[in-house]
Amino acid sequence: MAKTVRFSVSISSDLLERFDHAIKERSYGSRSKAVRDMIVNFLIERAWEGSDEEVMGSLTILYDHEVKGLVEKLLDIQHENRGIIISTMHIHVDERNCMEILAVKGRPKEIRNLSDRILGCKGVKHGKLVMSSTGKEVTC
Ligand code: NI
Repeated sequence: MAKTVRFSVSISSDLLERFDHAIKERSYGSRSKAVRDMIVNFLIERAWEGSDEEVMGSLTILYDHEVKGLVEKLLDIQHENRGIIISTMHIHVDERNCMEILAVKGRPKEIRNLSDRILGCKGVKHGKLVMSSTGKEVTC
């Protein structure tokens, strides 16, 4: 486990006051944990933007399964990308709507392409890619 270090930050008192208020609303117990999480988010975002390192994430989609050809198209895309889709969960929301959560692992570019292809399908009403990490580069 990596050694914990202390460092100081110089910011305006107004900004710090707003930050403290915001982290209190989010139930953070300390500034350190809030700042640490912001740093991790920044590093993960960076990994997704400009690197080839393996990342993980999840793609949640909501779609109307009665749109002609949509279910077949989504299945084709998922089968083509079976190398990066490591698990899926399907929820039958009501008579027409389905929610799917795809856990993904691979290179950022491949995952973004998969996400774009799925979100671009007619009948996909909403979707969001959550970009996370394999955890190898992230310490507590
Ligand atoms: Ni369904």
